[in-house]
Amino acid sequence: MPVYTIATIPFPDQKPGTSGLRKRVQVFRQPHYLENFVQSIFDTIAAPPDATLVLGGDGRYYNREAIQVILKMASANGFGRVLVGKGGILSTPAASCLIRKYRTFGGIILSASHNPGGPGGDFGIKYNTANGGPAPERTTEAIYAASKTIMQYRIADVASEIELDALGDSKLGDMTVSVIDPVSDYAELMESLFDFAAIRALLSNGFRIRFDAMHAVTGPYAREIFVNRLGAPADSVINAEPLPDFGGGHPDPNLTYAHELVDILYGDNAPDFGAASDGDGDRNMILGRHFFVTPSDSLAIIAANAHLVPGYKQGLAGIARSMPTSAAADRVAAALNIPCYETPTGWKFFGNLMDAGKVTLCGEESFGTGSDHIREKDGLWAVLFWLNILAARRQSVETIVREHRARFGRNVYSRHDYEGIPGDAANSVMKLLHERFGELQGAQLGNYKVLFCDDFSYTDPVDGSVSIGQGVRIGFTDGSRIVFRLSGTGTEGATLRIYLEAFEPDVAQHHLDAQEALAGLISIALEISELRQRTGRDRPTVIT
Ligand code: VG1
Ligand code: CO
Repeated sequence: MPVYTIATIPFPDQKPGTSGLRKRVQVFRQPHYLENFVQSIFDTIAAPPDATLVLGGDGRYYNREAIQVILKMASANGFGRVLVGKGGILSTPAASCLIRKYRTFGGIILSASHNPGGPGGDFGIKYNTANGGPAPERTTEAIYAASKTIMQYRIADVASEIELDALGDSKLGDMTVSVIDPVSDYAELMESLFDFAAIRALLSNGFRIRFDAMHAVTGPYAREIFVNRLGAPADSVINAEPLPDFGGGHPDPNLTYAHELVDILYGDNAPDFGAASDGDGDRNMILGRHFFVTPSDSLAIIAANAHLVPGYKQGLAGIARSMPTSAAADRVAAALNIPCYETPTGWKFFGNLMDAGKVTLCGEESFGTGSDHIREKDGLWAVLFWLNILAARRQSVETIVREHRARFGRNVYSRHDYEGIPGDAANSVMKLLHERFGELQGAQLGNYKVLFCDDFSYTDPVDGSVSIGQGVRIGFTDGSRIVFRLSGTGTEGATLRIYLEAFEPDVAQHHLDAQEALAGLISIALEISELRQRTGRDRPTVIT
């Protein structure tokens, strides 16, 4: 196999974030750029000869070209077999499922998740290890270090394209390329966890659902599961065709970018249940008729109702949530008398806890929920969990949420994102907050008194690894909280996220709009960070 030695291989000018390397398509298309990163992965993971790899992506622009390159490099690097999703398609949760089911050495997932796609959009690449989860920080750091010093890469000298659209095996050098159905193994796993008969009965009883695949990867999965296996009418799944540019949309399932679905669920004659997923299928948004379920509440409600779901009725080992996620799940964990862990943002931190059997359910405020059935967050899994609960309880989404809050209290929650601000401005806001820790300590700000302020750091309870600088927290004496964090997944400027949370035990106040209930905390956040002055923005880009 030829070895290409190149004097200067362009390298990523930025550390891969929590979810691998994400860059503009034109950056990835620079000669040898993708090859650099792939060879750096292979050099770092040092797979034994004849190892098997899973490979697929969310179907975005450049997916197919990248797969051709990676297959040729896998062959030249001594892999024995690569399992590729037909058409190059694999959702992130399906890739995790395949790595685990077929006990492969690892997998490469091509996605920039919820970031826009197309020639002017983003592309991304991520390595997952044998447990099916994102590579741990020590591995991603090593890949990054390798990518800066790399001098050569190996690629098979094959001119022809590898057929990706027909199921079956073919040879690429000594390596076997197995093109597999991207949906069936995943759908089978879902059937083993949820009561499909009960959901089928619910749907045949006039309960109407709408799932928005946002022209991203979940379309084929949703059609197979909701329409073919659960008998929902075909129009229950909208925007089901994966498109390289996601139809020009922004496949991020939130109230801003999934407005088509939101309009349907808040319109006349709205269906009973609505849901959407993101570019690579690992996120979920849950809606009832004229009702939005915050992801933090969704995790808590899933935990509190897990006994109704066949795959979880034997009980939960524990729950984990990312630090900025609301403490609603903590209250359920306390009631169930099981541990609750608080981790940094990003799914990889949950993997160790799940592998050690410490937690069953995990969630993030960013529309990510999942369990130990795989090692990634899982959009359709969360939707099926809700449908299973709805089938068992036969109440509306809104009633289930209100009853939950009446029992556990309400963690009023919101996230304000300031997207695409200049990096300097974002850094100066974070620096200012750090400088103010001393003066903020114990300060009375309006109706709130500061109990503590710090920058969150985490010691992994399984392997002892330490992650610092995971977000500035300002905690108040009444349990309210403001968190400031810089996004690690954006590709344009910086994104500053402000997470706001207040606990409301009084049922009489539970109807209040979150922005109204959090108004006091919002103005404190803007004041202490000087965000408006430093960024020139007078409102967030996205409010969740
Ligand atoms: C965002 C979310 C985070 C999530 C990450 C990857 O990261 O906030 O909770 O784990 O995306 O999700 P950040 O650094 O931009 O806040 V995905 O669906 O893009 O794999
Ligand atoms: Co995603």
